[in-house]
Amino acid sequence: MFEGVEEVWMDGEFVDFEDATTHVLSHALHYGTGVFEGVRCYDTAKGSAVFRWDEHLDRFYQSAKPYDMEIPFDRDELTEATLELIRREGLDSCYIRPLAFRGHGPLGVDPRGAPVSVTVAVWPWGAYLGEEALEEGVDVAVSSWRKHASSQIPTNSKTTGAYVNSVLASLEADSNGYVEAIVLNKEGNVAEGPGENLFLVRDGELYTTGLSESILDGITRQSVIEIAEDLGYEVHDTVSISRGELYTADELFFTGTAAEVTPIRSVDDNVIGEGTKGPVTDEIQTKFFEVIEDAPEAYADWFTPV
Ligand code: PPE
Repeated sequence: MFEGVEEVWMDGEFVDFEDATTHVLSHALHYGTGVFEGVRCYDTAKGSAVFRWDEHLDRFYQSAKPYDMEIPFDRDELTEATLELIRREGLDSCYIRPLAFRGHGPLGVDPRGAPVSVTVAVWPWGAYLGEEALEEGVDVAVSSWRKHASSQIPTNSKTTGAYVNSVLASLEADSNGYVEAIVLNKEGNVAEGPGENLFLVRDGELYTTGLSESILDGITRQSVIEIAEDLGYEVHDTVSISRGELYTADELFFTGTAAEVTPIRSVDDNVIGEGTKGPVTDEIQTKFFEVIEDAPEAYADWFTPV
């Protein structure tokens, strides 16, 4: 995955890939006290550009807030560091992973004595669930693991430690022969995928689980809502979706920075629609890829030129 990656930005400096290391007594290794982002840079018709960088930065700072974690670099510094790293690596398109974590200081759960380190890495990352998945759709299963409630871990924070829930759901899906999981929340309604939000299509309208359903406020989710509305679709984005509604949906798809717009063709072996990418999903996915290929005027504020 990281073949050819030469440098990582770390606490204000560009360091060689091999030297981007941390101490085994880092607070975050023991207690998961880190926050991160996943962003994509696309090779658009108007040149390389980072997709929705401002929104990702907003979420990065917001993620740190509940943990009393001050990120010791401001927006301009992180922006400049990231754009410069992409230029130095010579990448036209890539995945960008900013990370802030509590480093080597005293242990014990109170994190405040541990210094905050910030890193940014970039590397080429193709289709998250496989190139074929974007066309044919993926077979998914509802996980036996439930998503933690936001009263347990703030789900609108992209907290590193919280991702053990995603790890468990992914492992289970894979060991049962599925490509991905759908995780239900504590109430038993749909939350999201281990690394994706979920959309349902019924009678030509779109439904996506509301923010109070224990989901990450996905930036691809927000983008797809806007794109769908621009295409004339009605989008219901504050709803609960029950497990049963998944099985009877006309279409289902995942959204995420890594997953982009990935159709779901079956859930728990129940075929969804025609068992391939549905027409509404196709229209939205096509428009999404058009936007990131062309960076058109109408969506110009979604792009930060490298
Ligand atoms: N929910 C979760 C739990 C999640 O991790 C992601 C992103 C999303 C929804 C979609 O959010 P957004 O990327 O803003 O549209 N998952 C990131 C990490 C994936 C990974 O395996 O690592 C990503 O897609 O970058």
